Amino acid sequence: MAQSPVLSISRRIRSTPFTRRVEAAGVKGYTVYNHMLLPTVFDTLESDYHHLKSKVQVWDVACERQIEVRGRDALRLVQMLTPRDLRGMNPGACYYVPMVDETGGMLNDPVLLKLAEDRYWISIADSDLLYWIKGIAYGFRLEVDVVEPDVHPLAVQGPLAEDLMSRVFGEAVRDIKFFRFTPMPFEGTYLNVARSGYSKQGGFEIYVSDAALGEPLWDRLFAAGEDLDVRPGCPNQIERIEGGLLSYGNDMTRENTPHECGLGRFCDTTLAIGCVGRDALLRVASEGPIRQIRSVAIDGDPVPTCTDPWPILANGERVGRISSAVWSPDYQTNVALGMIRMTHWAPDTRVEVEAPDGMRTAVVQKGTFSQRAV
Ligand code: THG
Repeated sequence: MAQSPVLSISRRIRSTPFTRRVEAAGVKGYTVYNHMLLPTVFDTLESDYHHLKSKVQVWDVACERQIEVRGRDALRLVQMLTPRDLRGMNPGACYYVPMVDETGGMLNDPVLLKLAEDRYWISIADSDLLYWIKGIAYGFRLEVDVVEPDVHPLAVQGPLAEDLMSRVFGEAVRDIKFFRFTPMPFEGTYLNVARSGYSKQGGFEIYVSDAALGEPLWDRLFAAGEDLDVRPGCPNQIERIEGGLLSYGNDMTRENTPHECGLGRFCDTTLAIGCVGRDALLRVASEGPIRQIRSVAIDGDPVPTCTDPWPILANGERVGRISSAVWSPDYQTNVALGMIRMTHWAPDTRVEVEAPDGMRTAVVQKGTFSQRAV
């Protein structure tokens, strides 16, 4: 095989406040997410994976950019973006919120943080949501400011995350509940710390609201966690597929509704008055989707990387597509996510997958891999 081409980094591909530390730690691969560097591997995908599932890692996820919506019409604007009912949301809460266009198509799947009655952060996945939000704010003459603030998330993930975080922020971090955040003191200021993150191993996300604090915070975490074997890490492709965590742009696009993505539990479409996709989604919510994302086990040797989706076939007919796939050391099979037609989405359905290196047999799973024993 030819050597992989390199990614030329320029000003359009933004570095983060942690990039110097990430590079000093020997990062081996990057992707680009929200026009910003996102590490993909430090040691090997598999050793990063085993370490994440047993210890604690610090992740540069500054590419989870924040869109701040602030002003008298903040709630009105944010509710226009999502079919999740935001009326019961309190300051200090994080909500996972599908965001949709007027056809009910997915535009992003961010985490929404409510900072105050008139102030929200939308912690976005990889799409240029800022322009859609600014367009709506301008078009409806809303009394809001919509900006990308100087905020850079750093995640601490893994079973020992709570032990490490308590050494830097104090025992009070142990009281932070899942999908809640609270300001925690650091170097004479306060940083919002949430119990959340893009893994199923537990952990926190620190919203570093001053780029100058990035390196001091990184260094404090590594100094405090030496005996815990803390390592730099990043969202891990194996672990996130096992856990069924979706990747916008890979597993779903504007062509999909939240219901097709299995995000119907985050929609209260009848209650979400004002959501621009409400009428379109009321129809699909009442009838139900005719295809949906499922976990799939693909037989055979480790699969190559899934770039263009792979057809899923049954009796020679196309019944879906695989969007993410990788070999799982713990489950000793290829774990995958794919969109499958309702005729073939039942657990234990046997299908075929047209991988680039040939046809393989595969089995539709019940729930995610991480919900079953290894
Ligand atoms: N954290 C923050 N911002 C983010 C991500 C994150 N922005 C980009 C991307 N990740 C957005 N996508 C997701 C996908 C899944 C989850 C969070 C963000 C997630 N899901 C939980 C799960 O599926 O188990 C469910 C959450 C719930 O029950 O409410 O955490 O990771 N800041």
